[in-house]
Amino acid sequence: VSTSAQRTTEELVAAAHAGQAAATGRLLSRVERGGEACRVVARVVFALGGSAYTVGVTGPPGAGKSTLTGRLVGALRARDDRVAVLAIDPTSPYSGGAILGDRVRMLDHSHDPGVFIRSMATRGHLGGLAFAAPEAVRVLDAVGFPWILLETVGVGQAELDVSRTADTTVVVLNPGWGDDVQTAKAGLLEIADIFVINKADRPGADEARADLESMLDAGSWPGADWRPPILETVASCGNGVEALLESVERHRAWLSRDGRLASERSGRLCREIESIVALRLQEQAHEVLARSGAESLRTRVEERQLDTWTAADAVLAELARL
Ligand SMILES: Nc1nc2c(ncn2[C@@H]2O[C@H](COP(=O)(O)OP(=O)(O)OP(=O)(O)O)[C@@H](O)[C@H]2O)c(=O)[nH]1
Ligand SMILES: [Mg+2]
Repeated sequence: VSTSAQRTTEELVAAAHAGQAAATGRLLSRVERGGEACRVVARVVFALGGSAYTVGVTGPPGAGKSTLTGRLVGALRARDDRVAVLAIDPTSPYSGGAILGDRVRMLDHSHDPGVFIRSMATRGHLGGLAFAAPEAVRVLDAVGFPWILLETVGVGQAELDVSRTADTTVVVLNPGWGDDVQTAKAGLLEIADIFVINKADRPGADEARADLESMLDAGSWPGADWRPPILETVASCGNGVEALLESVERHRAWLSRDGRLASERSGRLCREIESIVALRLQEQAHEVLARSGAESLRTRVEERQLDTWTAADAVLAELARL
């Protein structure tokens, strides 16, 4: 069925593909809004994607993620590749503020039609950025960006989810990162394909490297034969950025061997479907349990005739009948 909303979406995709940044922006606004608007976009763009490569840039606040991302944009543009940047703040329900600062820092590229920069917030999105981020990436993929850079703030659960949207995840730290008791060290190992010690112009880069090396020695990283390399950069002046891009390319080549990239992507899509199913089941279960009346599940649980597990089975049985 091709609804008029869908046709409009197709027109937007065509305009975005032809290079109209405003059309790309409108598609992403619909994704950000969530609900039916997002679903229509999702249906249209899904079949069109699959050729973009996504690089996540994550790490604690102020580590230099935006500056580094801006430098990576420059390095990719020097090769004449088009590139899209999504800056995502899982901690903030609103765009603006710190993220607006990111835009300013990446302004060097704002007049380049080969570069698209956008910040996203959770605003109203059911399930938050865990759903919005992969959808936004698929939009950018569908409209023809071969590179998508995804900047996410923080080192926590939300950012861990978002990092699962990326093919290669770069974790940006600074000299002295190991002193921060808040840093979830185990979490870093789980998500990092490449470590970057940025602000290597400051003292303590050697200690930071040694900390990371011993952490890698002690732990097991995700890809058994890919040990995350540790690079040093000075993003503010561009040092080490070319080496970082080469490292991303090496990781990409490694993933592309033996069908690893395809199987990781398909695994991520399955996790995404599972999350959508879980979310919808939860909504429907909520509706079933909201029903009142003498014989309702709710009443029977209230009166201790049913325990929670048996009641959950009854809810599932009821949903299966719908
Ligand atoms: N000395 C030094 N300063 C840097 C370097 N890279 C970035 N900075 C500075 O560090 C500050 C933070 O940089 P950002 O790029 O905004 O860091 P961020 O990680 O994006 O910050 P949030 O998005 O707010 O979490 C800015 O003042 C940068 O100029 C570096 O390599 N060396
Ligand atoms: Mg930033």
